[in-house]
Amino acid sequence: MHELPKLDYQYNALEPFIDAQTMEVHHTKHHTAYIEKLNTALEKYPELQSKTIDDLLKNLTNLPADLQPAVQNNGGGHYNHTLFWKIMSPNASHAPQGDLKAKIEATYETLDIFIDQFSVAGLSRFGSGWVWLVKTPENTLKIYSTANQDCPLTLGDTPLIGLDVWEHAYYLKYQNRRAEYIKNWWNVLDWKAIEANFTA
Ligand code: MN3
Repeated sequence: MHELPKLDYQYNALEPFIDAQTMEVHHTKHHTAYIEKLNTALEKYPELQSKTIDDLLKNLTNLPADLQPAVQNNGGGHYNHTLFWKIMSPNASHAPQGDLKAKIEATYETLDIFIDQFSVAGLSRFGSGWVWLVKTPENTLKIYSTANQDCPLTLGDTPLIGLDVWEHAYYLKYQNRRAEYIKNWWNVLDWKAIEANFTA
């Protein structure tokens, strides 16, 4: 059984950048729904129930065909949101350090250029989806976006940063202003947690 992870902070802790109502609905309703649907889909497959969500997503195309859509959409939703909660913090460290800082500067020249490119990818995603910074199997960094709940693990990449650009992530506070949501989001992005994803 997959379970809803607890947050390390209160729903109002990311104010004013992300409002408490959005956080609560997003965590208790949206994330919970993905987990419930994933668990329901796995009822038919007891031998897969003990697999981690990482394992399921990495091996998506080897799963039984009738299970794949549920893992792609609801398993992806579970993994992606779990990462999203973890890389945000009210006590965020606002800049990368060490190896990750060096890697970002080697790839994008400066942190500001990286942030610009990532933000453009988030604005360009048509409809619902995510924008990612990933580490590839070749140990390079890449920015891209995915539709719906598609997860970089399925593409063979390791997600370092994931930004939810579904309207449910920002609509209550920002309505249609996705650009403002993305701009404000960097204030709560915790680079210490991202460094941990990078070195893991
Ligand atoms: Mn979401």
